[in-house]
Amino acid sequence: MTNLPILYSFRRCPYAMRARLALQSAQLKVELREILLRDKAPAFLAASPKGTVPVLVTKGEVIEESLDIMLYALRQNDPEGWLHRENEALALIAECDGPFKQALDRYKYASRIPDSDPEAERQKAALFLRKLDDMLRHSPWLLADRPTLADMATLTFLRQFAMVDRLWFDAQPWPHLHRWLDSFLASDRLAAIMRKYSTWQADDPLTIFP
Ligand SMILES: N[C@@H](CCC(=O)N[C@@H](CS)C(=O)NCC(=O)O)C(=O)O
Repeated sequence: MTNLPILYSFRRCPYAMRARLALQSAQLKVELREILLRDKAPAFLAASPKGTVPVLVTKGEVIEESLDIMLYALRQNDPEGWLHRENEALALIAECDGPFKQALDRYKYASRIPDSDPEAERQKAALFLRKLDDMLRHSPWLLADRPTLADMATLTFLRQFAMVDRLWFDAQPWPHLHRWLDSFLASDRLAAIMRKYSTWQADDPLTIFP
């Protein structure tokens, strides 16, 4: 047992990734429990019956939304100033999590959706990407000359989008967006949150993150 908050996480989930990015930036230590989505640990479901990752269990509360976990961590400690222009960041994140993510899922998982039109969905997603490319024309990161919440809450979804069809993505006339994503993909920051952990079992020794 420890007094650390518990983070239920899944390595490749873009929501869990952004939560880990913020915990890492805030240097907020947690006990990490890697969850298998197709066989969720009973302790995880007992803490959060809705069963999505990430979930952060602190002494007083259970935080079940990735953005709330980011904000919880950064409000305790924000050494890199990620909360800079927070309201603008939240508006961009709402666009990312709403229309962009919906189009991304329908594009990526088209084969599972009857009568889907992946090309039309990709074009819907591209509206958001063109907007980001335009913002990135003027500065290296979305809202500053350094990464902030706006970047770190959206880049994990950009990564997911680009991976669906990398050749198509690379051929799009979005040079600023490509540069932005590439620098994230090559970052130590990303490598550090993508370390592999085996699936958590109740009697495992603790895994402390970051
Ligand atoms: N709005 C939630 C969404 C989290 C989410 O949908 N996570 C996915 C994995 S990427 C999940 O846990 N899905 C449940 C499942 O696959 O059973 C958040 O921001 O944390």
